[in-house]
Amino acid sequence: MRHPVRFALASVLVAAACSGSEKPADNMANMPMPSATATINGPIEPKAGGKVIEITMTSDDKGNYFTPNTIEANPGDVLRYKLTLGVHNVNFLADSNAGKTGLPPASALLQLPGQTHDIAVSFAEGTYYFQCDPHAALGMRGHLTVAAKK
Ligand SMILES: [Cu+2]
Repeated sequence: MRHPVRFALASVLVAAACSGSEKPADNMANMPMPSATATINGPIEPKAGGKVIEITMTSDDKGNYFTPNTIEANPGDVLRYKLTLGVHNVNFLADSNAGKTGLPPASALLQLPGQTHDIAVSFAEGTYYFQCDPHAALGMRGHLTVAAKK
């Protein structure tokens, strides 16, 4: 579909150049493509000095997994869970985080590649467990360590 459009556009531009008008068809080429992706939660801005840490969620012939699955973060950072392939969520399961408070709620299922779910790192220092509920038993698990910035 791209080639015919570009070809037609080039003809219009040549014609337009003669009349001195401004590239009338150019707006069409710059129109954003409709996007099937959507944000489940966010985007959340990191606090001053913080950063966004992207964690992908994938199903492929190697299995179902988070990348990375061991994360170190500082308070004020944002965890951005991004779907690559498959259907996944992220859950800081209370039962597996004994004694921890301020755990983020389990995310909805991400189903469209590119969808993101942001979590602000606003919980106390320590190491936390998270999992994808549909694939936890298959090993889709990870750990987050929150430590004060040095
Ligand atoms: Cu999963």
